[in-house]
Amino acid sequence: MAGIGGIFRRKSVAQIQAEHEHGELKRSLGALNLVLLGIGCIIGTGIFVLTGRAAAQWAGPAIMISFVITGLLCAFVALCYAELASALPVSGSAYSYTYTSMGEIVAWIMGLLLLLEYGLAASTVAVGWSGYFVSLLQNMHIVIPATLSTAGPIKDATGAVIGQGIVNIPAIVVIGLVTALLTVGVSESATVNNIVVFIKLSVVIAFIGIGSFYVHPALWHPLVPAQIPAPPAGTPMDMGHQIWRALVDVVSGSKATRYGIGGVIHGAAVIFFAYLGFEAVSTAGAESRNPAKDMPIGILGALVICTILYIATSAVLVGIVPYASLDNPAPIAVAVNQIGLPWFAILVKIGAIAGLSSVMLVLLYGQTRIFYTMSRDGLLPSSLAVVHPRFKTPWINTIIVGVAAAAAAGFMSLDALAELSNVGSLAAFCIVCVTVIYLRFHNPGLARPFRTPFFPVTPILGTIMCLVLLMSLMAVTATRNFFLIYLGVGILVYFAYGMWNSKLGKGLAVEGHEAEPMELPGGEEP
Ligand code: ALA
Repeated sequence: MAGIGGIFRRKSVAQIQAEHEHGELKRSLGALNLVLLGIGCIIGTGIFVLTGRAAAQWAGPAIMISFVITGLLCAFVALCYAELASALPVSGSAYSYTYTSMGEIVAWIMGLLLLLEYGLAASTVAVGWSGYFVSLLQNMHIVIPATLSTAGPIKDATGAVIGQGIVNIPAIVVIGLVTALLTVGVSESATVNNIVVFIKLSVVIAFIGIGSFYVHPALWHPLVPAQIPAPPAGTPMDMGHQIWRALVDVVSGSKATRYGIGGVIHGAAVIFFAYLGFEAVSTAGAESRNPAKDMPIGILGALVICTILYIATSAVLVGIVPYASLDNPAPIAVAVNQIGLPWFAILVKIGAIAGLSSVMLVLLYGQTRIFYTMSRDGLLPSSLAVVHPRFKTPWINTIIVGVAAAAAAGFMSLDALAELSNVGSLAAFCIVCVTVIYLRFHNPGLARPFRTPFFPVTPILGTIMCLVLLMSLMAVTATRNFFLIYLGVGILVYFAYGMWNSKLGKGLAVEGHEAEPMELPGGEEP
């Protein structure tokens, strides 16, 4: 136990590598596997659902520009991740990187942010899954009432609110199923990941290819629709909101409004969700054959491919359907129906359902392993690291994560979930960029097989862009209040529990891992 100064205690690089030695993974992944691993985690609810909603609510046809902005941001962050992954090639996440560099309290905060990034993202994807599932059932003349398949507002085809949902039952059920699979130890193999990636890519590329014949360029004009104030015109803003809004205006040079430049920036912050997952490649550092070369190719390769596909998909989407009509649970299917290809709409729905299922599996898996590592470190109760004797999975932890994710998916709206998940991820990415700068000065001798190019410009630009999008999201009062209260309570929990129970603080060694190693799909075979 240590005094308050102990909150910045750090694990040494040697220590963190030794802890993972016990579960040493095979170095079997080449660059192509890493690219596929990344695409498997990236393509999901963001492109299948949020693109339409962000176009309708925030950016209009300029959603294409939003994708460019966010793609650029992710490239900066990805280069930072690649440096950390090559210098600290342990399986794990940004939590481990911060524990060795910035110290325990920052690692704890990173853990809190990753809970939003992985846990709430899984709920977000479940709500997207539910939209496509309900829509597919409708094709089979099975109707689940809107009140029981959404927790957010119910909208008509023009985006006008016509009611309020109560609970999203399909989203709860699918999280339950995924949790059950994870509890008994089913994680995705490389083969399954490759099949799912193939399905997702086929659906997206077919949509772009077929859809491009039906694009009406007139729908792209005006590219940036005229700005209207948000929240809805005339709604008075409280003082805190006004001050925050002013700050956002100063930093971003725009207003977090519907449409206009502010809308494009806010749209970028919303569809940022579509890119989440590229950093999962970095967690496979210990399994990569040649991390120095393959990691950057894996992370950037997946990112570049997805960025191109996203820009093309969004351009086709808003070129087929007037953007205002895209505020729908299954917007890509709406566009396909519009061009009169009902069979293709069904294929899109099946592809989306398969693709989103695998993203959920990976996200929930990642969350349970982050809790597992934090519990092994003594920052969370030891029950979260208890491994089931037969299934060899951290089952208590998995069930707790599953119940929490199901509750969020069942009772929160898609917009709120995606925005909170993005806030957590943007803050986490910001810390990653700062960690790269910090480590370069604090530990210049650390072997870095891959070095972020154009240092310090790259991490500085990454940090600034993350902050701008973060502030745009925080201009929404509910998001800001939730996030600040969440962080505040989370930090209090550290002072009440983690600080006193930290194994590092007590001078205890963290033994090697006994559960399934922290691996993501693709970790089993080349
Ligand atoms: N990027 C992933 C998705 O869009 C999380 O579902």
